[in-house]
Amino acid sequence: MSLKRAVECVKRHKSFIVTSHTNLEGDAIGSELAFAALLRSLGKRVTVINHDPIPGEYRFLPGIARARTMDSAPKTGFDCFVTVDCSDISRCGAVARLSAGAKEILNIDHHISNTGFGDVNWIDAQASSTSEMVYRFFKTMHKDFDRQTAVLLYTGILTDTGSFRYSNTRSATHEAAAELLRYGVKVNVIYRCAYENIPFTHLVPLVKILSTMRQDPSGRLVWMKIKRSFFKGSCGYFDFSEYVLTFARSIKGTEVAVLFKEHADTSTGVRVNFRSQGKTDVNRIARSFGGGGHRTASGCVLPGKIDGAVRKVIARVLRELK
Ligand SMILES: [Mn+2]
Repeated sequence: MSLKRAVECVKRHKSFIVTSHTNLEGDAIGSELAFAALLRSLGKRVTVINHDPIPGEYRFLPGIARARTMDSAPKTGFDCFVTVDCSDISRCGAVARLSAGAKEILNIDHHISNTGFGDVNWIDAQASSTSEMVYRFFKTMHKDFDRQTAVLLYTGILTDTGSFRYSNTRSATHEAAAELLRYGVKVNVIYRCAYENIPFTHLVPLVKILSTMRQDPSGRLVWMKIKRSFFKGSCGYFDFSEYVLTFARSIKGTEVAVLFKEHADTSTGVRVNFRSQGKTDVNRIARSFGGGGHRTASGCVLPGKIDGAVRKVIARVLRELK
């Protein structure tokens, strides 16, 4: 039903800002750029603005030149503020400020923890990804895909389902992917770009991250740390989060994997990512620290130093595993 309201919202406005969350990843970029393309095909004026620039791992995506950051953004003169893949408006970072100038906020998301902050909310916690929802939006509007939008949406679905391996993969997910392939998506090329792209110079930090891996006595909980100091001397700050979380999940007996990451810049605070194999609700754990996400994948940010965050969070997860 709320898809219908989202369609009506799009129809009644002329100009849009489209944004997603901080720490951009495949689903955020794929869904925002594809949704912006859909709006443009309807004759709307659209600006895509994010808190963060597009990370190096996703520079292969088509149309990223259209994604701006706050310093080059028109701050006024639009009707509708659209967020995709954001469970809360604060997840948009500094871009959230712009929403004050909008007639309406349209919130499109698949996180079960979504706070319903929009004037119009289309939340589908069953959807694998926001990209799968934007795919459905195209279908509802009877709009055709082109190669560019197909690549964007396929990449968003691919990355949010862990390459169609996580429990959020439904038949509707494969149906969407199957149709997108008809528009010239090359699955092997996208897989290479999205995953098989670790710079050789980053093997040293990767080894350091893996050497921090610890397991609780029951073997059901595994955790790791990414410290800023690991990257000293290597250029850039390659995001190993998905790689090492995937590896931690593949350790025999793992029910919950947790990754602690210091911010890449000098700001304090620790990003914590949770993955569960299904029995443990890691959305509930993340929420108890002010974050959220999905039952099997969630995150939060803790103030202070990394070792304090590890102590607090691990104690909390162990209580949940009892
Ligand atoms: Mn997502």
